[in-house]
Amino acid sequence: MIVLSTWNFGLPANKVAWQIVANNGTALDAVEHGVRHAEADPEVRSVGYGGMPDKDGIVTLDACIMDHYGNCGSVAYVKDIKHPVTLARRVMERTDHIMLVGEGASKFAESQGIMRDYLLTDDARTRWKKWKKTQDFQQVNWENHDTIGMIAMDGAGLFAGACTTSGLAWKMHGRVGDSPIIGSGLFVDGSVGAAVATGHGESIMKMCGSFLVVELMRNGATPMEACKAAARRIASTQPDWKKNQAGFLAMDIHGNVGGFSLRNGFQYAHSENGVHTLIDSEHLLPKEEHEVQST
Ligand code: SD4
Repeated sequence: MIVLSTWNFGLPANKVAWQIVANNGTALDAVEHGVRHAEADPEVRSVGYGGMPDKDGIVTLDACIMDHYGNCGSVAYVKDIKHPVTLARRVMERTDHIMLVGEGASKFAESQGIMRDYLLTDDARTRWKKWKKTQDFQQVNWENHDTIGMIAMDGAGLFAGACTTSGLAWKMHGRVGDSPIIGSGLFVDGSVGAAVATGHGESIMKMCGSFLVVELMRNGATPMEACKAAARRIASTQPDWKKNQAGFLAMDIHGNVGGFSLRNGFQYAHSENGVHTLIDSEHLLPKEEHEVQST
């Protein structure tokens, strides 16, 4: 049994997920409930309730979930649902579709007995108002976008993954990033392993990041080699890559794990044998080359 998730808030989320797999629960339940922990925490300002709004002051959430067998569900541009990952799971399990967006997703939530919520916290509103004064687009940088992506292997050897975010702070209204896009923010293939991505969504979407990582593992790469190769792919194809952050996290069916990012600062939580560790990811850009950016 292994649980991996992105960033430092992955640690408490992993602990929730670990309780589930350690008690013979499924990887699918583990990833859903693990990332729900981050969605519910208003201190996590880049996921779920408490997430930063777009430039119009509106919080819009994106999430997806995928199981061992390639079943998946996704929601995007959701304005009033506190746990988009659970809604994504309902889309997977209770509709013939994979992705619902906006009002349609919220109406489906209502039909499922999921209540609408108001997502903009006082703290997020205050930060947005402060940002509005300067509208400093420099602020849309690698420090204010942190998605939780989680992948898990349960006691039966089954994989699942989930990914949920409020996306880039101060994004254009209507913008959707990589996180709810199957193959970009998340990909699971139970015969190979699983991968999640975090960071600048546009950079990740251009190269179908998580799908690429899984395909590289299918062709023999270790999770670490695959994540590194995905970061290198961004660097070799996107001239502005040094301005952006993107991180990949992967696990294969042998229980090997790996994480790698474009630049310094990406961390991931690793849980195995009941031990939970926060790991500083290796990165492509040498520290001395990091540009100073405003936050
Ligand atoms: C997005 N990838 O919307 C998300 C944000 C993020 O770490 O991951 N942040 O672009």
